Amino acid sequence: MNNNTKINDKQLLDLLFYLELPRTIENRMLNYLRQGKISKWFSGIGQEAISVGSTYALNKDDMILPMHRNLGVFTTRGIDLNSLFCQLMGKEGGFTKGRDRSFHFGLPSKNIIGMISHLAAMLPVATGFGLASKLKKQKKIILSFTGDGSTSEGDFHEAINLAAVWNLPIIFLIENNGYGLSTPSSEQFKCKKLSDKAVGYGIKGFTIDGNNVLEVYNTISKVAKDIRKGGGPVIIEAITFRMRGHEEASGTDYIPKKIFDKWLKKDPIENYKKYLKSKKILTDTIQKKIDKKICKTIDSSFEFSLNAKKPKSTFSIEINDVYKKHTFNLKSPKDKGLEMRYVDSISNSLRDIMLNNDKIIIMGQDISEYGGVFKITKGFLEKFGSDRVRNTPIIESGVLGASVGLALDGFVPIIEMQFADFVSCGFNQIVNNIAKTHYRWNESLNITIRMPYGGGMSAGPFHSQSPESWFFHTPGLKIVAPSSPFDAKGLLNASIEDPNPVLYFEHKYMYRNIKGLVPNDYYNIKIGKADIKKTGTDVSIITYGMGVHWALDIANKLENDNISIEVIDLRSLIPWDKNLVEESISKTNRVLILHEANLTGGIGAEISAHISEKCFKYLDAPVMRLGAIDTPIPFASDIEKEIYLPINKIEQKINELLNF
Ligand SMILES: Cc1ncc(C[n+]2csc(CCOP(=O)(O)OP(=O)(O)O)c2C)c(N)n1
Repeated sequence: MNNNTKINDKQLLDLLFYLELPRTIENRMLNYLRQGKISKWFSGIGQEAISVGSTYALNKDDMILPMHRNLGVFTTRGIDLNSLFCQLMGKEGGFTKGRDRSFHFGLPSKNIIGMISHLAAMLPVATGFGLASKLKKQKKIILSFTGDGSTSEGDFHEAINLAAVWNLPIIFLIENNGYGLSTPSSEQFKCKKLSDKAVGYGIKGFTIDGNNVLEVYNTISKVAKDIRKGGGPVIIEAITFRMRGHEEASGTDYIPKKIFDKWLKKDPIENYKKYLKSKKILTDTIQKKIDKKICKTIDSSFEFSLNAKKPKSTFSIEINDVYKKHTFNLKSPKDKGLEMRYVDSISNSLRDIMLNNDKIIIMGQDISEYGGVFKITKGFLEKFGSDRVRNTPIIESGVLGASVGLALDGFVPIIEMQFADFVSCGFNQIVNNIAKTHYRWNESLNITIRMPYGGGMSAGPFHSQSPESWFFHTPGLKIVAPSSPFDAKGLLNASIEDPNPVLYFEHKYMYRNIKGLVPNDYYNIKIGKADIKKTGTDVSIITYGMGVHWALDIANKLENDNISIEVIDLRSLIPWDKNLVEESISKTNRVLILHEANLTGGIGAEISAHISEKCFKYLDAPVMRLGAIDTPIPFASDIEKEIYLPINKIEQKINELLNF
């Protein structure tokens, strides 16, 4: 061990205190685990030098995204131990109201953003913080932890690639402990050193001894200094070993004993003590003082947390915490405006929104010079500059994760999915990270995800889908799907005003085929408020998106036969307007739910179930549903229009309803 840093003896002893603190806490927690006082524990014993050395080397305002073995990050940052222990024990007074476990929480006040269970999912989030730091010219470092096993995840690649392309101030710190759960490195990856991967991203990479706290401290200090000067991201691989099982229940049978014996000799704390003693910095008296200080630091917090109550809640508290409360102020349009295409309404509204709010950053594939594949952001680069209009590499998960970091740092990201179909590659970020953050630790994410969706243009199975029901099932998201240029502007404005994540489904067929009046002035439409597009008395069609246009065509046609159809455009899918739907059915007594997406498990199923439960007394016929057939979307235009899509079946369904 070698101290070639400028840290003095007091700081060297400080480091010892910070190393011993998480070890002592863990040993006590392991006792409590045996006594059944806590339910699960992921041990970092043997790996403390990495958490402690790196956190000690950074400034307090540098952002850290730790993983499941990084108790030392939290203790070295000096977070409140009463709250931390309550969190770890699942008690009242923790950081998540008992809604999530262990280190799964963010603490923006301490510049720590905790993990979700999904490995590597926070690495893209780190890029968002890195971009925020760069845009604000803060010179903050972002330290993002990952295990060696997690480096095989796609998010690892997407995040580092993005950080490299954008030259972001991020240290990607890999704790290589030789195993991913029970599977050894030899079965996880083929490269000799994980830091060698840096070459492939065009950045620097280092491998260090992760059990040597001074080496960790020195490396992070030096790398941080370089990054603050604009040096760009770095991968650091810290070689270490965990001295316990993956988690306590998993045991250690899968690791040969001789490996434990070898690493016992490399214990980061014992070796550091030996070093300090050899330099006459650590004496028995000082050691006693440190031990005493540790007890003083943790004893009362253990007592506090052991005596704390289990969290309690109510239905309404749980439901209300899924979304951040938002007071909607209706702003009605003052003028009739101009007739324009749906695509122009979205483009113009987006431009106006960006003019009025410089926190908005738009990101997506080919959206910059090229203006996006649908040309919605054409000219935006010239108007708003490359900081705010950002081409990304082809990384759906990466950019969605980055939007989380940006939103947590006060920006308002708008992400364009090139086609809604490709959102499947970013699914995890939306349903697990973006959707759950407010419920878990109370932070809202004002992220709008634009989803060009829908068929009717002979674009085949991968460029035509209507994937709204993939997200409909996930609490924490809002979903809108405007069907007119007027609604497109009002709902886009409302999506940006809303502090919660919104998926904005914009229909590709409508872009250049649907026109309508769009007021010039700012206005908004309440998310969750449906619209009666045509009043009627005989049948209600509940629909959205292209279904609105199909329904209106049929309604206008059947008017000649004295059949009066009410067309309800939901406009918002989460939340959806139950009141208006119920009201309409109480009048017409017959209902058809119509959507473009295929029938099974579609949104119509949920609406139908609700109607059966709440409107049974009004119904003169069974609730009918119509969607596309349950096949992938065929490419051939005649098959798509005449067989796949439900257009030709609507009239027949109306007749069935009327003749029941
Ligand atoms: C996406 C995902 N897949 C699987 C798991 C289950 N899992 C939790 S930890 C772990 C091993 C992680 O290994 P590594 O990244 O090396 O970190 P370590 O636990 O060794 O610190 C696995 C497979 C998970 N949490 N997330």
